[in-house]
This record gives sequence, C-alpha cells and structure tokens, in this order.
Amino acid sequence: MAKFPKTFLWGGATAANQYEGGYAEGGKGLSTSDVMTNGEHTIPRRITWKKKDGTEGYTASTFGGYFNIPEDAEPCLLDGYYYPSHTATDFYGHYKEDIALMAEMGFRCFRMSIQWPRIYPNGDDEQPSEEGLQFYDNVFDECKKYGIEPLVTLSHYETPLGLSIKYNGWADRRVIDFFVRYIKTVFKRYDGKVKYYLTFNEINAIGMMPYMGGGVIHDSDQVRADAGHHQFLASALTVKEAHENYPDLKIGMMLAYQPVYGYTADPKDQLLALKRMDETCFYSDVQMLGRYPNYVLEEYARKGIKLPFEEGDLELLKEYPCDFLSFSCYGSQTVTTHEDAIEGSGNMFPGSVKNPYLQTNAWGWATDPEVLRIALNQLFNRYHKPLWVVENGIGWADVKEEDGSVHDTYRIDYLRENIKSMRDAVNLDGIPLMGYTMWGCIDLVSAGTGEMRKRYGFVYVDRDDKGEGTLARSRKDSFFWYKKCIASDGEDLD
Ligand code: BGP
Repeated sequence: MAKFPKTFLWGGATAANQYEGGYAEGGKGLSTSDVMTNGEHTIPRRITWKKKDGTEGYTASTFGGYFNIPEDAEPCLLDGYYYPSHTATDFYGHYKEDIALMAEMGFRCFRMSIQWPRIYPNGDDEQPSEEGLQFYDNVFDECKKYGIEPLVTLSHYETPLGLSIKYNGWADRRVIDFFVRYIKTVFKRYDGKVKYYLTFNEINAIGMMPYMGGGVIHDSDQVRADAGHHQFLASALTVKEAHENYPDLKIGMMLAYQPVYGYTADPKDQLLALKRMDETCFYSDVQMLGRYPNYVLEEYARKGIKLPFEEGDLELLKEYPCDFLSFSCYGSQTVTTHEDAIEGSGNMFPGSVKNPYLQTNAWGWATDPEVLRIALNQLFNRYHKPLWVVENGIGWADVKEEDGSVHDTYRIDYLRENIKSMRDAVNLDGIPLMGYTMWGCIDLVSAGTGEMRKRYGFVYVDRDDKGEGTLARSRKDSFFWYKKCIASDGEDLD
C-alpha cells in the first residue's frame, strides 16, 4: 500500500491573528487584523476608523475591489464593534494544552505565525519587545518537548497598524527596512529552535486584498504593484539573511493556489483559465524564478503601471529566490465565457462558476478530490523545487454534542480524498513534498468572514460569534482519524 515517507512533516496550520488572541498583552501593538470586525457569509468584515474631526465610520473589506478609507481617517478601535482577533481562540493562554493535543495526534510540524507587532509594536520601533520575544520562545520550547518542528509564517495578515497609518503599509519602500529589522531579530533569537520560515502568507493577497496582505489603506492598481514589489524585495532580503548567516534555515514562499478549470472545451474558456492561473503564478514566478514574467510586464505597460525598480532590485530578486514553495489549496475554481447559462459558485471566488462534478460547502467552496495532485504537478513542473501543502481543509458549522464530541464525517471524507490525491502525487508522480499542515487544526476565527462558526479544526473550541463560550477544547471525530492517518504514514485513511 502507498504511504508517505517517515520524514514527511504531518501537522496543522494556524495564524496568530485568527488564533492567538492576547491582542493587548505583553506590550503588543495593534495589527491590521485587530481593527477588523466580524462579518458573515455574505456580509464583509469592516475596518473601523476615525477622522481628525472625530467622525467615526468603517469601510468594508471586499474581495477584489479597491480598498480606500477616507483620506483624513485612521483605522482604529471603536466602541460598539466586535473584533474577533482580540481573544480569537486564545492560543496565548492555552498554548501548552494545544501543543499537547497536537502531540497526541502525532504532529511532526506546527505551522503558526509570529505577530510582527508583538515583536515591534509599531513596526518601525528601534528596539524589539522582550515580552513578545519571550512568548514565542515559550511556544517553541513547548514544541521541542514533543519533537514538533515549528513552521513559522513571518507575516500572515498582521502588518503593524502603525505602518498602515504612517506609510500606507507596504506601498512605501521604507517598510522593507523595518521588515528586515524584524526578521533579523527573529532569526537571531530563535536560532536553533526554528528551521522553516515562510515570508508572506498568500503573497498574491497583495494584488487582491492589499489591506489584509500588506496594510494598504489607500489603494490603486499602481499602489498594489508597488506594494507587491516591496514584498518581493523583502522576501529576497529574508532569503539573503538566512543563506548568509543561518545556513540551516529554509525559507519558503506561500501562495494561495487553486487550479482553474475551463468549464467548456471552448478554447476561449481554456484561455480564460490559463490567464487566471497566470494571475496567481505571477507571484510564484517572481519568488521562485527570480524575475518578473513577460505577461505581467506587458499588462502593466498596457495599464500605465510603472514598477518602482531601483538599482540592484532585479539582481536581488534573481539571486535570492525562495528555497521551497508552500501553498494553500482548498479546492479548484471553474471559469467560463458562457456565464449566462451557469449558476454562480458562492461568495468566495468572484468570476467563477459552479462545477457540476463537485460539491461545495455552505460558503460556496468547492471540494475537489483530485485537486492536490493537480496542484502539485502543476507547481512542480513549473518550478522544480520542493513543495509543501501548508493549508487545506474544510470550513463547516460543526455541531458539538453534550459530551463535547463532534461527529464531523464530512471533514474526514474531505481529508481522505485530499490526502489520497496528495499521496498519488508523491508516489505516482514523484513530486518532492515536504509536508502537509491541515488548516485551522484547532478551531479558530475565519479570515474571510471573521466568524467562529466556520470551523476547520480537529479540536473544537467553545467560542461563538458573539465572543461567548468557555474556550474549552474537545476532540472531534476527525482528531482520532488524523491520529491514525499520521501513525500509519498516510496509509490508513478509513
Ligand atoms: C487562507 C488564509 C487563512 C485561512 C484560510 C481559510 O486564505 O491564509 O488565514 O483563514 O484561507 O479561509 P477562511 O478563514 O476565510 O475560511
């Protein structure tokens, strides 16, 4: 029977802004996520702000559209709103218990993020916060106790809010220096404790939702191109710092990836699918191949967008591509030029349609049993570098029984198909895959909607959309299933 190698890094993934809580503990500054309210399936999350004259308001964070708050406003916390990141599911207070639960499942790896404003509260501070650094020391020590390898995202939708207000986030080139200061601090402090880092979570977010991806509050096509370029440079400088001073470190890029299918055999549909894939692969082409692809240079020229190249930028990108490519992949997208005939797919991917061969969850995300094999083949054949599936899973409004159990057969079914498809990519196609971290392994807040009810975990957390609940943890059926899967190196998926 097919298995994964013993060295395969099985585990789960989280992000501090959705999981950690303790938003004002230990001198932490606000992140961009801390001023985002909750939303719902069809109601977007809002960013609250105040103008100089005292007027208060909010701007909705929509997927795809431009994001601009009023010129004279600053994002801030306001009374009367609920901000789910503030407590989230309180990893800050439960990290020992949670890491013990991960160890019980047999995790070999735990993906988490360091919140930049926990280390540099305003982003541009001269000195880091010792209390912030100590918290992650404690977390890594706890992981070490169980032989769990941390996989650390350096920026997961957590730009220090101070950088948004003062610099319009990553739109300003000076932010690169602040980021480099931050990563140098982190590399030095956790030398010997952390081996794998990811630079920017879903780096393509900067082109689709630049507030979340890069703290941009005054948006345009030009600003997105600037901010993207600055993140590319920051990533290259991160690789440079690692390669020059910490040769054991491996630095990955992180891409939000969904294979795109043309709905019909009409070549127009196939071309549309190809171009959609290019929109995503632009980011990995730069970070893995070390150069801007022609299709983007041409598109920018047509639109009058000028890339803010300075001397040495292109050489830097060329010299320091990432060591491996990690990606999130929940399902596929289907597109067509024949849209009049076809039902929409829900709220997640504007411009995509329902695939008649696939089922979707309550949020409109399609479950695709072949998706990981397809994604892994596409990405490996384009970049020829090791890959890592760092997000995959299914959001569901789980129902907890009185005894704390959750019978999440739908999650087990989803994972079984996805792991099988990944196993085929490894065993039948020879894809070098480093690991698999299931998204939201302990229930946490949804990034897209800010909801608690959209749960992904193996472990249920008692917390609801109003911020009520005891935060108590309990094991779902999928907990025992995943434990068995890991113990058998991915052979036993029954
Ligand atoms: C990815 C993000 C995660 C995560 C996940 C699930 O885009 O990297 O932060 O949240 O998607 O999305 P959601 O939480 O909206 O269901």
